[in-house]
Amino acid sequence: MTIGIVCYPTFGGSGVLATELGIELSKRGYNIHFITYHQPVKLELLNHKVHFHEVKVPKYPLFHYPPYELALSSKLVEMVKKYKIDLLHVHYAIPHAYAAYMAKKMLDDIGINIPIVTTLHGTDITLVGSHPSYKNAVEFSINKSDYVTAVSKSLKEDTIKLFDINNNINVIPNFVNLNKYKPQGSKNNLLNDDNYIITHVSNFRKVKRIQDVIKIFDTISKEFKAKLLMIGDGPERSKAERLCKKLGIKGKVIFFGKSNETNEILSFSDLFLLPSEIESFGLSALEAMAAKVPVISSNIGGIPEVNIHNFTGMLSDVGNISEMAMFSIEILKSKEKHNLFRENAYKHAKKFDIHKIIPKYEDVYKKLVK
Ligand code: GMT
Repeated sequence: MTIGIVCYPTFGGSGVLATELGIELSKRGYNIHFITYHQPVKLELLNHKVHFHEVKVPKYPLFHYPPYELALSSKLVEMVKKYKIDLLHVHYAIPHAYAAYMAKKMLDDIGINIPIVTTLHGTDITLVGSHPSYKNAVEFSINKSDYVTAVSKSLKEDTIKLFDINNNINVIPNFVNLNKYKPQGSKNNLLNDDNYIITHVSNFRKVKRIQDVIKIFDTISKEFKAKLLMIGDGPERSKAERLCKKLGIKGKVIFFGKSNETNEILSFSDLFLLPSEIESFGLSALEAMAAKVPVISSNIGGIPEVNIHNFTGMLSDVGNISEMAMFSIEILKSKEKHNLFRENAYKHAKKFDIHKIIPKYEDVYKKLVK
């Protein structure tokens, strides 16, 4: 079967997931065509089963906003015809589901039926998608998709709450490739062995509450020798750096920027912080758990489906920094408890193993492509 995957090619969770999905499907014999504006960051190897096609949006002085959806839908039509693509799987509704529907209609006109699978990821529904500027178009394209999946039960409920949905929404949770995570090893040479390593990974947007990460760490670092590793980049980074300076912990916090070595960094981490304002799933928390790292998070959205309170980590109300710091200290203080949480985190992550989740997508594809 030949599948076209549309996603954001950046470090965001939806793009990472779509890339991993495509790579795994290619190993299972599918021909995969990624169609987006840049080669996905995690797509290092293109081979005879994995291809990338760039969507180019020409500049024109009249265009204040270059029409990406138009370029994408045209490219989809061209690629479906050229490579005999059987199905399009679009990740993140905006604008992908909309562009795919336009492509479907254009292809319909020439007698080609192309099924569309739309996977909802999070802010395409909760933050951006439900904004009055986009709502009608997002609702329309969800309802017109041949199959819709959401990455958590919580996101499915939010979608039904926020839109007038007359299509089924099926939960297929995000996955992790456990083989990519080394068991907890010795500490990295760059860091002193007696420091606890606390880690945060995100795209540093407001919803991630980066300042909370710093404040939680500040309290932890008063109790133990510890280092905070901040992986990723985004609009809140400079504010976070200023806060570290103000709190006098600049020397204890390392801002790595965007990294392709998250797996290695997690393998020597002791605790993962995710105090987000909203989070439909929290793929970064699952990745930490796959590396046996307990998670301290907010109790919001789909996070409690991933991080189980008092088992794989601890959950607090959004913004309850002091409780999150207290929970962190509680876990780190007892070696026995810390090890137990590490094992529990790994045990729970196994439920989201790539080899368990991919067949769910394969079933969908087989049902739609006869
Ligand atoms: O909205 C974002 O943060 C971007 C989006 C993405 O493209 O990475 O993240 C969402 O999708 C991820 C993958 O399914 C989920 O793990 C994140 O929880 C979700 N983010 C939010 O809901 C804030």
